[in-house]
Amino acid sequence: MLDVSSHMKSAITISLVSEARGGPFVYWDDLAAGFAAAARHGFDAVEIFPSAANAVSIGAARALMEKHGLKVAAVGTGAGWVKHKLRLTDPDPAVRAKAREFIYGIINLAGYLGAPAIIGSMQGRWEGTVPRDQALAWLAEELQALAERAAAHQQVLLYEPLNRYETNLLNRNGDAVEFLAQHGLANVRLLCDLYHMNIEEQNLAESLRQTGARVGHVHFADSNRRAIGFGHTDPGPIAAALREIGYAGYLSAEILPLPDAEMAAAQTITSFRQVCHLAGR
Ligand code: LER
Ligand code: MN
Repeated sequence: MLDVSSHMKSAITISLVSEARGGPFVYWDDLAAGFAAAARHGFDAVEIFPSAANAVSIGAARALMEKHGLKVAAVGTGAGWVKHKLRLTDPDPAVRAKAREFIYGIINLAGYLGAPAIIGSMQGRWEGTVPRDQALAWLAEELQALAERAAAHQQVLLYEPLNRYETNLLNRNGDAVEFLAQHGLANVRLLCDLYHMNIEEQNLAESLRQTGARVGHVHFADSNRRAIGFGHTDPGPIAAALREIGYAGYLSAEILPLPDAEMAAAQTITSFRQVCHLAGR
């Protein structure tokens, strides 16, 4: 029998955060409709961006997973920044504490749905009175506490390097891997977003190969943040690299719903199958 656990899996994003309007999410506002659309297109999972942990009913989400035979690939924490203005590197210790509590809630929600949580825009940036070293020290301290909470759910914590226009902390996978190793953050994996990587990395495939076992999740986006196939990123070398490192996680479409959500979803599934084929899976 086919060992499905060694295969890459497909996922598509659902945003429940109205403040993120215009952002790179395919389905919006309605969790049930997003699950139904994901199932209709043949995805393995959905990735959810809730406005807060208590805004999603665990029972309702589990019922949708059961009804559609879908997993939850990951749960994002971006609303902590875009809606609540909480960052892990804020100079105010009360804000950092609130940021941590917000993420604890998401880690718990994700854990009950069998998924990891993502630290993306809540990492913040160094600026003003906060030197770079201080921001990175706070980030390491917070990731340690958060990863411990994730481990209690048998989950890793996903840390996402973002491009230079979104953070000035760690923009490249190599720098992030070094940072995690330096701070002994063994239960943290990288979320490698192909859109950010297209801006920051010299070579996408080589970077994934170097990141190796630290690759925990992939945001499957083309150079222009549209579905893979609607930009100029070449999926062939990426597929080969993912195969080489034995990646068996999700390729999750965190992309703009262009020309519309249905066409973005359909193109993603077509490209996902092509990548699996190219990777010999
Ligand atoms: C989040 O996954 C991300 O990639 C950031 O650019 C926020 O949109
Ligand atoms: Mn991303």
